[in-house]
Amino acid sequence: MFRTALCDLLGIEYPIIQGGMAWVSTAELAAAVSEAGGLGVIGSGTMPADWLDKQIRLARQLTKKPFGVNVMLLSPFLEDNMALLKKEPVAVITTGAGNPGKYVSALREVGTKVIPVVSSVALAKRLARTGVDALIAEGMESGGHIGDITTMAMVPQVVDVVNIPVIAAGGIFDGRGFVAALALGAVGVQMGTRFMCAAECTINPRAKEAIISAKDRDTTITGASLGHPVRSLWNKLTRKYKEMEKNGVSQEELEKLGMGSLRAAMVEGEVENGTVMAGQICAMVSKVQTAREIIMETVEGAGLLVGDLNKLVVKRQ
Ligand code: TUI
Repeated sequence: MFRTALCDLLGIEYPIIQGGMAWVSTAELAAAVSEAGGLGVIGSGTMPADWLDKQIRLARQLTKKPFGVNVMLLSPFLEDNMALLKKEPVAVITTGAGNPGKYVSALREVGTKVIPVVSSVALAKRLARTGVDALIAEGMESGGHIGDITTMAMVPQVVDVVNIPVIAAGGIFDGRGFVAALALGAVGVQMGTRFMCAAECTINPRAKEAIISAKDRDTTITGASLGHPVRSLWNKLTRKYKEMEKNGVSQEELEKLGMGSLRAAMVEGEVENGTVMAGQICAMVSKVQTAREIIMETVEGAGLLVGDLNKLVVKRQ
């Protein structure tokens, strides 16, 4: 019922991509999402190539369905990881935190679908010209590294300037957000924060608990002064970070404070002294559910809203 161009492009059942989150979306989560009919994505973050290689092998053991890898373009291991992904191709690569333009043709040559995440119309336009397969337009409601435009404002703007499929991300939690995204002209959605509390997500249970307890105004943005705004939960670390940013502390000192803090939160469960990156929909996450339950609740909720996707075919003027 909710088959869109994205399902055909990626060979998946439901047009739902799981955000590729560093220290969060490991092979276990990615495989579970793909098994449930969406597209699971391993978040390679700042991990080295041998870690990524093992994760890809593990995902292949856990599912025969297509899955993806997210490449974080600020990674110190970017070149190594790209070399691995050219040698051992995966079905889909999503990218974040930069412009992947120079890697696009080599990845497509090995049969990988390339879907960059963009947070501005300008980059969307530029990347569409490089021959990418689709774009993820990510609003500032998202967790982690963000731009400054909301999903509601950005998705239709991107849809209007490119001729490739656009996937909406940021602030999407359930069937309502899914239908809204399709109404804006997207062919599918990417959800990150909701999948953090998937049963198959291997993060520390204290990090899941922090997401589940969070309310509407419990996220904040740090790092804007360094040019890398990041949304995460308010806690002891973000309060200290923001205080230091306000006082004009040096870039080095701020970077030192942030170093290792994502791992501390997600792996060690340091939810006060670590960085719990999460989007604004964290307030709606109220329990741990399997990846399958999350996907089915989303598409079934959408079905109850519009009955049939064909009633919501968004045609461009
Ligand atoms: O990449 C993300 N989310 C992330 S990456 C990450 S790891 C990190 N930690 C600390 C600082 C920086 C990164 C945690 N969360 N989402 C996709 C995304 N990409 N959002 C925004 C962008 C983006 C930003 C600028 C994409 C392209 C871009 O282009 C700049 C340019 O070169 O034109």
